[in-house]
Amino acid sequence: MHMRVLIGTRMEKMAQAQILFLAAISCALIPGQSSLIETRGLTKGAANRVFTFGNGTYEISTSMAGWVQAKNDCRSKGMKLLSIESAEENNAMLEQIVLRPGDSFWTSGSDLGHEGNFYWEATGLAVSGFKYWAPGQPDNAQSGSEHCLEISAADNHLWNDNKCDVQHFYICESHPCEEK
Ligand SMILES: [Ca+2]
Ligand SMILES: [Ca+2]
Repeated sequence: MHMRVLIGTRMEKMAQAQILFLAAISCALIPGQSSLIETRGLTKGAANRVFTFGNGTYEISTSMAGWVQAKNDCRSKGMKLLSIESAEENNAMLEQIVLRPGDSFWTSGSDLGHEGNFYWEATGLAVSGFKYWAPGQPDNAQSGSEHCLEISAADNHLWNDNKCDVQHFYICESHPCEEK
């Protein structure tokens, strides 16, 4: 696993290195088994910017971007823009982002290229099984120009399709155990 130097405080870098290290160890110790590694708040009472769930590592961006830039930024970190496959994974995201009630977040969900068929760009798989759409969403509003799946602050962090060029924070995800 390569470590990436992040923009941030030294303490934050150390915290992330520690989490990645623990994630790597847990891969070795309990292969194939999900392990919830305790993460410590970088600031008490604030959302963790880097945290783990199961065998995944998640990182909330420090700045906002449109969906395409968000996707590319995650890739440049060796990660992928978030995909949410289960209620448990969704809850792990909510645990952090409810502490940021004013912020919406991009996921890798999109129906670009095939209106109405949402898929996770991170995995190429359809958004099926677990779904967390806000009531009436996705509605492809704004003259049919909403093609990217946001975790919407306006909808208590339920999902909404919005225009992909809207600037949001975003969450990158990686699974170092599986990507070996
Ligand atoms: Ca996922
Ligand atoms: Ca919408």
